[in-house]
Amino acid sequence: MTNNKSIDPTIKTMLEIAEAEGISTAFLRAEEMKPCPIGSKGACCAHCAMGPCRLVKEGQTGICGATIETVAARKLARMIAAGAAAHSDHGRDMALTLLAAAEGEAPDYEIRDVNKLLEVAELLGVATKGRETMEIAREVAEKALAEFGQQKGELIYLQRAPRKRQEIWRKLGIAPRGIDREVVDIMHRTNVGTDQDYDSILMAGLRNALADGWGGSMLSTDITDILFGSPVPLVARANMGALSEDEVNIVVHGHEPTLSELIVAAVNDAEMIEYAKSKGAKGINLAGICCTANETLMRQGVPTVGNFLSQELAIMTGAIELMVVDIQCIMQALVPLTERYHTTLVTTSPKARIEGATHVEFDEHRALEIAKQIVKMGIDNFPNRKETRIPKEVNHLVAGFSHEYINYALGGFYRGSFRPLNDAVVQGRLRGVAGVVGCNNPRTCQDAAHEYITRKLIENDVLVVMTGCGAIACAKYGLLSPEAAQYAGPGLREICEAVGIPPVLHVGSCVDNTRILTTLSQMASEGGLGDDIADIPGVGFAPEWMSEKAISIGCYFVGSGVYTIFGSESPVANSPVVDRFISEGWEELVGGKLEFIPDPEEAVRKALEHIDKKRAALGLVKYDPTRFGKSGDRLMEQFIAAMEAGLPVNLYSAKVPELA
Ligand code: NFS
Repeated sequence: MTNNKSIDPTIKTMLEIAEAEGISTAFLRAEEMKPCPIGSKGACCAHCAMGPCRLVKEGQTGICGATIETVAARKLARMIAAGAAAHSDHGRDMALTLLAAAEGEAPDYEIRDVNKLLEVAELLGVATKGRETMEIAREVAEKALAEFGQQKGELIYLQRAPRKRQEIWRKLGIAPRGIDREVVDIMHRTNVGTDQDYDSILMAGLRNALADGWGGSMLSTDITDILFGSPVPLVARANMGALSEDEVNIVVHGHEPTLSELIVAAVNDAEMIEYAKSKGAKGINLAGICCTANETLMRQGVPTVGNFLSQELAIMTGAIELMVVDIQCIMQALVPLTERYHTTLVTTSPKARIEGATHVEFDEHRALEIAKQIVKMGIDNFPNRKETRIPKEVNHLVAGFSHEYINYALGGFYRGSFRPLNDAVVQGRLRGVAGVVGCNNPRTCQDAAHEYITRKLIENDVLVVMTGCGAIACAKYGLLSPEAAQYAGPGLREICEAVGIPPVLHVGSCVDNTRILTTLSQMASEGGLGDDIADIPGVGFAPEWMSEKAISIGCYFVGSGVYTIFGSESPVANSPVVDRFISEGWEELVGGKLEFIPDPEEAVRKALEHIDKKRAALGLVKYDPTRFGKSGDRLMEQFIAAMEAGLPVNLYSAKVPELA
C-alpha cells in the first residue's frame, strides 16, 4: 500500500509505521481526498459572490459572461501573483535585514561577502569609492527596497539579461516596472469585470513572473549572499539518517535564512553544548527541511533530513526535540502530529503563525538572543524523549554551486569564465543544460520524477542544476555527489572528472533559481551559443510541483526564453485555447513555452528533442556520445575509493588521501 508513494526508503518505512499506528499524513490525506476535477483544470471562478461559477458545459460562461479562457487565464495569473508575492516578500525581508544591519540596529548580522556587496552596488548604481562598507550596504538596501515600490520605468536587474532579451521584453510591454506593482496589477486585472482578454491577462502574468525572477527573488539571492556569504562547494548529508540518536535534534524548516543562520551559531555555542550535556545529551545536532535547509546546507553544511513531503515523517522518528519554522511550505498538520510526540513546534514569523504551535516571534534586532532561546527550549525538551526510530539512510552530496563558483571552477580565479562550459556544449561533449527544480506533491510518487528525469538527463550528457526540494530529492539518492559521474554520459563524465564536480549541481534554494537566470545570461553573453537565453540548448523542469511559487518560477523561465516542463495535468487544461497560448503562443512571442507533461519519459524525450533543435539552429555538431569518454581521468576513481573508506576528502585540493 505504501510502495508507490515514495521511492525514498526512509519514507516507505515511516509510512508503514504511520499505517500501523493510524497516523494521518499528507500521503494518506491525498489518497482520501481526490482533487476537484473542475477547479484543478481551471474551470471554476470564485472571484465574486455571484459564484463560484463552474464552467463544465461546452460554451458555458460565468454569470458575468466570463468565458472559459478568461477564467483559466485569471487562475494562472493569480497563481503567478501569489507565488511572486511569496518569494519576493522573502526578498524584501532580506533587504530589510540588510538595512537594519547597515544602520547598526541588528548587531548580530555582518557583511560576509564584501565583494558581492560591491558588485551589487555597481549594478544598482550605488557609489562605492572611498565609502565605508556599511554606508554602501545601507544604500544598497534602500535601492533594493525602492525596486519593490517603484511605479514607473524598469527594474534595474533587467540589465543582467542579454540585451536581446531586454529588447523582447520592452517590445512586448512586459518589462516589469516595480515588484509590488506587478503583483497588484494582476490582482486588479483579474478582479471581476476587469481584464477579460486571455492573452492580455497572461502577458501581464508573464510580466509579474519576470518581476519575481529578475526582481524580488534575484535581490533575495544577492542580499543573502552579501549577509551570509556566497556559497562555495562543501560536503553535506541528506536524509533522515542525519538525525542523531544521542544528541538534541533541532530542525529548521521553512525558507528564510535570517534566523536559521543564527541558530547555527547558537548550536555551536560552547555554553549551549554544555547545557545540552547537562541534560544528558551528547551535544546538539542541527538539521533542516525544505528551503531553510537548502540555505543552511549550502553555506554551513547543515544536513537536510528531507524535502516537503518528509516533514511529517521526520517528526514520527520521535527524535526531534524542536522544529522551528519561519515561512512557507509548513504543513498545519504538524501541530496535531507533534502533540503525539515530544517535539516542540515553534513558529517565528508574524506572517506565519499556526494555531496550537508555540510562537516565539523573531526580531532581527535581538536575533542571536532569540536563536539561543529557541535552542534552549529544544535542549530542555531532550529529557522528554521516548522511543526513537531513526531510519539509517543518509547520503552525501556536494552543495553550494553559486554562479560565481561555477565561473571560478571552470576558468580559475584570474580567468573565471563560462567559456569552457560553452565550448563543451559547442563541441557536443555536453548535449545541453537543464534546471530541474520544485516541490514534492503527494499526487505523485515522492521523488520518482525528480530522480528519473535527472538520471536520464545526465545519461544523455545534459548538465543538470537543481534547487529546492528537487535538489534534496536527488541528494538523497546520491546524484549530487561526484561519484554520480559514473551515471553520466561519456562527455559529461569527462567534464566532471576534469573539473571535479558532480554531474548534478546544487545551486541553492528556490529563490536561487535566479542563479540559473544569471548563469544562462552569462552563457549567452560569452559567445558561441547565440546571443540570447532562448538560443541556448537548455530546458527547465518542475516535475513534482505543487506550490504557486513554482508557477511563478516556471513563468519567469518561460519569459526569459526557456522551454519549461511541469509534471501533472495542466491547471488550465479545461481551456485548450489558454493551454495552447502558454505553449505555442508564448513560444512565438518570447521564445520560451510552458507545458504540463505528467509522464516523465515523454517529458525527457521532448526536452532532448528541444535541446537538439536548439543545437541545430545554432549550427552546432550533431550530438554523438561515441566521440567522447576516452580521456579517462583516474583521479575521480581514487576520490571515490577514499570516500568509501571514510577518509576526509577535499575534492578541490586535487590531493587524494592515502588509502591504508
Ligand atoms: Ni520551492 Fe522551497 Fe519545496 Fe516547493 Fe516548498 S520548500 S520554495 S515551494 S515544496 S520546492
